[in-house]
Amino acid sequence: MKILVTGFEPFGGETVNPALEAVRKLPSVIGRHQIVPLQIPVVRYEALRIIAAKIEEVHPDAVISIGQAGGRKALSFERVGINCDDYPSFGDNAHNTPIDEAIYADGPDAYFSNLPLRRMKEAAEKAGVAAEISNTAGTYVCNHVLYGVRHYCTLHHPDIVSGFIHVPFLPEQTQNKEKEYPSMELADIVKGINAAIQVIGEEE
Ligand code: PCA
Repeated sequence: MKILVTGFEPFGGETVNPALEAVRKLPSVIGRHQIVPLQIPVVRYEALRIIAAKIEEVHPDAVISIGQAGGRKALSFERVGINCDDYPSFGDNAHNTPIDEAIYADGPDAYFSNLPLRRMKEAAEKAGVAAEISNTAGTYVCNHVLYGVRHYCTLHHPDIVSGFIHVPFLPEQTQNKEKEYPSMELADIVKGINAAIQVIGEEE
């Protein structure tokens, strides 16, 4: 399969985003899959426009988006994206601060990821990396991208599977913060994502 893997730029005062660092470190071939990496901005709709343009350019079979979830301690395979943008105080990188807004007014309430989440999580664990299935991707730009990519594919490319993986902070990001946060080494994040991607497209 050809798999488009997106990673977000840094946001929220951070100088790195472990998601983007991990995407940059993925090999161009994982198992039987060809990997196409793509950097995306932490800006509502703009991120979706860039992903849609890349889908039309490279015609992937799957789209996996990866984002940072500071505070989580495991790779989080997101189950669902909801039709809601809500980040009144913590704006995106273009200072958008929507409150309770639908992402698409005519869209369904939610989309489930149609990646094989359970097998991906187990594959990451088997590789020695902490992993979990998460039932909320929040209401910020990661949820926006999970929901928006499923919406786009449902309307235009129903054969494309897509979903989202949240990753913890890197150890260096947890220094000099007021609170204590869990973290994960970049090598482990890459190892877990790699193992999870391997099992996509295998027999259920
Ligand atoms: N994490 C944010 C958006 C970009 C990112 O890497 C989120 O969890 O919504």
